[in-house]
Amino acid sequence: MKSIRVGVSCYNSAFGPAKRNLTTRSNFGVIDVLPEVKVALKNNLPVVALESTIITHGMPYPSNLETALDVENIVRDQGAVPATIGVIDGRVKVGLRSDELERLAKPASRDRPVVKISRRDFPFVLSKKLDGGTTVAGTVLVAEKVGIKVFVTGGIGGVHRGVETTMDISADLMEMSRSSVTVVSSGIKSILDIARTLEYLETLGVCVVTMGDSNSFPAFYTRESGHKSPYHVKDIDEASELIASLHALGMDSGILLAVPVPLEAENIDFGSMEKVISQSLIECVEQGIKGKAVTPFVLERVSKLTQGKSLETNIALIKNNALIGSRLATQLEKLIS
Ligand code: PSU
Ligand code: MN
Repeated sequence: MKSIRVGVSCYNSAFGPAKRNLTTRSNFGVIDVLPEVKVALKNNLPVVALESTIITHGMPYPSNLETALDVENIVRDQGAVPATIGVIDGRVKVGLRSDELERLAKPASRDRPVVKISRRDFPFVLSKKLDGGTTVAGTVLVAEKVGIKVFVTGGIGGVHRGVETTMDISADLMEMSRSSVTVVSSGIKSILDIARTLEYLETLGVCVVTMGDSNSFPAFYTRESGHKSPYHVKDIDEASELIASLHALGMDSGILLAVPVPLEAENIDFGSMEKVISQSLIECVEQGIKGKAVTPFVLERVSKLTQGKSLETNIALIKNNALIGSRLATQLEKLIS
């Protein structure tokens, strides 16, 4: 059958326009997978995805860079391969080299803005060849495309307090419902409306499970939020069985695995944190902060108002999550491959 090329589309002379495989073409075109990660994925070795908004917008320099490197080393020490995901010059990177991590982390080395990249931001950032840190939503989207099953972070976005008027619901929640990636996090910060976030996750069909003995869903800085977790698993073995079951059924939605902050790192009580958060949220409204700027603003204020205590907790819990996520990814590959 004779095919005639007309402009960018391919016409088949007898049957009209032929379908082009755009998905395959675009994946090869814009995603660079680090060789170490590519080999691991091909051989069913454990890979752990890590986000980069925490580096670009979640922590100050140099704690952001130190933590990112420490977390990668924790993953390696457990025998898994870390894949920090981000965007450099409009190319999606699955696995960032240390110079690229530094470029995203260091404000002084930025000659243009570094974008906080959620799902809606990709087309613009890629076409303009910008740099950016991927949020939980952005990282889950990329992890799913390249076949990474476990993703470790500190805290996820959620339904904001005052949603009745702002409609502010993080795209993280929707993204977890549309991909089969398991997100390991320490729950949801109480800058958010935890009860409504749990309700919305139920509506979206995200399987929410807390690891450990407690009945409660964790509130990031504190082990207990006062809200009941829908499900519990006691250890890595049970958690890996849980994830294997998601894949066995071929579900295209995800799991949120909440890991409470380690007891020794819980350094601020719920009441004091509540005061700090309320003040930060008032300042946020007063200063007219809106949209994607809300979460970074509040995180920074909370860190300042707690004299860096919240940052310490943040670092401790993400390291613990990396340890657990890596063991989980290792156990999961043993179960399913
Ligand atoms: N919550 C935290 N630390 C963070 C974030 C959330 O405790 O660094 C970041 C994550 O990258 C998350 C994003 O995906 O903020 C959510 O932003 P938004 O609320 O604008 O969706
Ligand atoms: Mn928002």
